[in-house]
Amino acid sequence: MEKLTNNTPLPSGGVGGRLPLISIIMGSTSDLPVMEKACKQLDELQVPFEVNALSAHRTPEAVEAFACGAKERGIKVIIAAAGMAAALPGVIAASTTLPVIGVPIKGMLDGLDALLSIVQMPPGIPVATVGVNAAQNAAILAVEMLAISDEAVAQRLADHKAGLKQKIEKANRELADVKYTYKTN
Ligand code: RP5
Repeated sequence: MEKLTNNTPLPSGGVGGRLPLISIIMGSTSDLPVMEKACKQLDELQVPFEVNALSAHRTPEAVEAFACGAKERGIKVIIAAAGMAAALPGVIAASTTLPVIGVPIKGMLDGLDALLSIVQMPPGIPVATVGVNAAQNAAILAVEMLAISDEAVAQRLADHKAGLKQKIEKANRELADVKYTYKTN
């Protein structure tokens, strides 16, 4: 993946001529190891996305410009990740009517600082907050939002969920082979 910086320009086009539908923003490139799980999940579900680093505290003007322009560029959902005093998702939500999904990044206090910073929004400015470091869930939630109006995406999500079911069924078959003296199944 191309190395991102807080000065990385926002892309105007997408892979294969497709424009991004989901925008992933993170407060720092130090968040990338977590957010790569969201990128991987969007790749698997074949949803075009963009990924950039912007900081509510270090590049506030760029954050506002991004949030104000995202809808016009065709973005449907924003995933915003940040750690510590994690203002980024809320600041973005303040300047757009697009749904914003917040990902608290684990740093200090096991990520509780970021979780509370992101989830405790004032009335009127919601951020749909997933668990600490739960980047994959953020991607799935974003795709579920797209799936409301896109049957092909909805089918890929359904296939993904069927795969999860099969994984648990396989795990149960394997558990059946685990032997203990007092295990009865
Ligand atoms: C937050 O501060 C970022 O989202 C990151 O989680 C944390 C630390 O940033 P760096 O000092 O690693 O750039 O704004």
